[in-house]
Amino acid sequence: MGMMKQAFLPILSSFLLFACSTPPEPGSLSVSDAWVRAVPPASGITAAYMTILNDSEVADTLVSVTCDVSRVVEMHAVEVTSEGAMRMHRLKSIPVDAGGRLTLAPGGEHLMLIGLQQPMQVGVYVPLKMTFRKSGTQLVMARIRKE
Ligand SMILES: [Cu+2]
Repeated sequence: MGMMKQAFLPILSSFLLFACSTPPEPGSLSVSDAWVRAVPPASGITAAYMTILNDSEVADTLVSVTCDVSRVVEMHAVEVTSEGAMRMHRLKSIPVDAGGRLTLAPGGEHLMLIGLQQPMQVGVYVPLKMTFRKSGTQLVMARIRKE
């Protein structure tokens, strides 16, 4: 027992030292307030919103999103047509500026979950696999809510 403890401690402390002295990874992003709009089961389609914060000095780009509970996830923007109607169009990617904040919100850029495989019940979390060009893939848990 005593020997194991002695062998373990130096490893732990060198790990902590490493963890504390490592600067933020280039292109590292944090996602907050992720949510998915609750829709009737027959709808088959909904949208996801969130805030993506880029604390680094490197610009990054959201290049793809996948989700286990929908057939496809598309990145969309909203535009106002010359007739004053709101229309969505698909984006190939969405940039996240260095030191910037990208807000995906109703009426603006958002994620479209198309071909829902299960009902979107309030309070349930939807896992979204978000892939950024530089900082890689991260799993975001988006809570289903009404608005
Ligand atoms: Cu859309």
